[in-house]
Amino acid sequence: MTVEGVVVRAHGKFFIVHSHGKNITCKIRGRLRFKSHSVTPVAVGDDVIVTLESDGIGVIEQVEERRTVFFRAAKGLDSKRQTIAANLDQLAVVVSTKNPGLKPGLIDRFLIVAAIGEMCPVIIINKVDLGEPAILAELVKGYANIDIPVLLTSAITGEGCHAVLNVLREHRTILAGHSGVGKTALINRLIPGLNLMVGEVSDSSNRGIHTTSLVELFELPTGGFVADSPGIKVLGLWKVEKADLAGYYPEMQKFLGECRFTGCSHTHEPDCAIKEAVRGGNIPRFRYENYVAILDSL
Ligand SMILES: Nc1nc2c(ncn2[C@@H]2O[C@H](COP(=O)(O)OP(=O)(O)OP(=O)(O)O)[C@@H](O)[C@H]2O)c(=O)[nH]1
Ligand SMILES: [Mg+2]
Ligand SMILES: [Zn+2]
Repeated sequence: MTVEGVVVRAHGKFFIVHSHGKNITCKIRGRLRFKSHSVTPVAVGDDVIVTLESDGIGVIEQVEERRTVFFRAAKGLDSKRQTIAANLDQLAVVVSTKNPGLKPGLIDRFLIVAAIGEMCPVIIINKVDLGEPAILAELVKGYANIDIPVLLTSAITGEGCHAVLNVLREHRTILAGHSGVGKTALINRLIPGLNLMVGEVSDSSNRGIHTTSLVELFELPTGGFVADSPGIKVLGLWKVEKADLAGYYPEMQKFLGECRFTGCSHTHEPDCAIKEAVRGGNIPRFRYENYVAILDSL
């Protein structure tokens, strides 16, 4: 007997496939490993066809073509990419107002990865019950200006969580961000009874302790799926060229080509239209600062 399903979790050689409301533990047919050029022949989010063996274990026979791929540069190997999940259509970057404090640089890195991976970006600013950082208003305005939704939430009080459910409804969304920002706590809020383990935020470093160790998809009561993911320290950008970076900033696009020098990096050059737009308030300063920091890291 064969069934269709979606891979919700991967454990080494085993995969959990969600099919018609049930989870099936599966192995993978050997030839699939060789057929695929990817280092990850089966990833969370893949739509698969499974045959059920008599012992209740399934065998993944076929992986449908991926509609989207969420990947990052693999650690230490700049030519390799690591697939985090497939077939996601939204990427929700989660940051927190405090504990750990808000670092807008990571948001912009995620927005670039979302654009490359063809996922719609959403920004969730969690822990609003702990107060609001000074930069908040500027962030909300800057991202609204380029049509990226910014949701303010508290997984503790539930504030804003209804709005999150509305944005996630009928989509397949991954929550991603630093450790300790409350990705798992938010998912617990959205799916009553799930009770996933949440971690502490260390007092000494003000960082999370990397509680979630796997990417896992959960079906939402409103339809669609949401993926939890392990907190990341840095998000490596795979194959982003310095010269293309400004192109990932929608608010910079209309000024490109107006600089005095062709190939202007918009950093040290005179008569730079981008720097002029920052001074004139037409490009948010924090976005430009993130641009410079990312450029430096490429
Ligand atoms: N005050 C407050 N605390 C929160 C909120 N959301 C989460 N926390 C707390 O923050 C800590 C970390 O939450 P997690 O949900 O484990 O964070 P995470 O982003 O999943 O972290 P990793 O799995 O390590 O990536 C826990 O102690 C939560 O109770 C919130 O909205 N307000
Ligand atoms: Mg977690
Ligand atoms: Zn320039």
